Amino acid sequence: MARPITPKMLARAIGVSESSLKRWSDEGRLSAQRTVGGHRRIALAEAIRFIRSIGATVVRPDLLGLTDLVALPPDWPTRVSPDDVRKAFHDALENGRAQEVRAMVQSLYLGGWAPASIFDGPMREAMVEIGTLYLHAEWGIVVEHRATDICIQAVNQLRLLSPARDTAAPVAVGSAAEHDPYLLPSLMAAAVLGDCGFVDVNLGSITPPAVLLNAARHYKAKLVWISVSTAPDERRLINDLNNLATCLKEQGGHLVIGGRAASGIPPAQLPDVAIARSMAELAAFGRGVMASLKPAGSEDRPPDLRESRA
Ligand code: B12
Repeated sequence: MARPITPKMLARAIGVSESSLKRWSDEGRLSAQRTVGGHRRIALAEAIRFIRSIGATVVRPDLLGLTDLVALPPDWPTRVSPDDVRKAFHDALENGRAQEVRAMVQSLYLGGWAPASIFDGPMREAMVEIGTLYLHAEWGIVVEHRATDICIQAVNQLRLLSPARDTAAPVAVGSAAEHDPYLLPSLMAAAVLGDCGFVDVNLGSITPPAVLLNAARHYKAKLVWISVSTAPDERRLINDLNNLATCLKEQGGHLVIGGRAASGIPPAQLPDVAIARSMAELAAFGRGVMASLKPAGSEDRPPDLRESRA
């Protein structure tokens, strides 16, 4: 568990005066708890939310415990173009510079990028490129496996920075499909939905539908995601997905799928399942489900992804 931060530490970390910080706290722009002795303490997730909200530059990441960030200049990525971000990310990932990759992901997030933009953008694009290396040399397979692990580190680290959720927050549960060994897409989905305010429970790769349903019932999940990168038996998958969607409906939950092998399934065969093409679409779907759970005059229906694409 991260150590709470004092106003002085946060002020020094972002290069502002302690009095400004205390004023923002008094104005309610930054929430802080009081110790028994009356001193303010700020949770790391709240400090990160505040930094993102005011667009501050973190000049002393070590004071926030973000030690990987010392690998990058403080004003990265604001002084580089999105294209240079992609190139730098790809280069660090392909060459196994794990700390730099983790730092880039943190830095993009602190700089205001949505997790979905990081995942659909530099991370997915680098993995696509890295996935072709094995065609030219056997070493490419080493690079591919190493890159997957580094991305897993970076995504998990990002999950720790997401806004704090209380225990009453709705739960999202998900995994990769039954015969699907791919770890990263489901992990990304967990991070994206965690950032939307869900308590995210990721069951990882190769998860049978009965296991996922068990978890969804246990947590009374309002959203279930399934990542489908490979579907050796599509007819069975469609059948499983429809059964799962029917069971979920009974508890007011929604099923959303995505992934390379999901986009080929005709939506008409999955009447109660939303099919999303990217993490950005998943974030939009997650926010829609969240909004539908708000009590005052809201309808309990999932957002229609076809409407948001139009
Ligand atoms: C790493 C990797 C592996 C690793 C995975 C390790 C692990 N445990 O995770 C391992 C070693 C298992 C592997 C195995 C194989 N792989 Co592979 N692999 C890859 C690689 C390089 C990256 C995959 C990845 O993680 N990508 C990152 C993710 C995040 O990207 P994504 O899947 O596109 O997901 C995005 C969207 O689809 C969407 N999304 C995904 N899931 C979800 C879910 C929801 C709910 C939503 C809303 C959205 C969404 O958002 C994501 C972000 O934008 C890809 C290259 C590539 N093009 O992706 C090849 C690739 C997929 N593999 C390939 C191949 C050929 C294989 C093998 C057959 C190799 C072999 N001979 O054994 C096996 C097959 C395994 C199997 N049972 O299917 C080919 C597939 C070709 C094809 N036409 O299908 C690729 C494209 C490489 C290539 N260029 O040839 N692989």
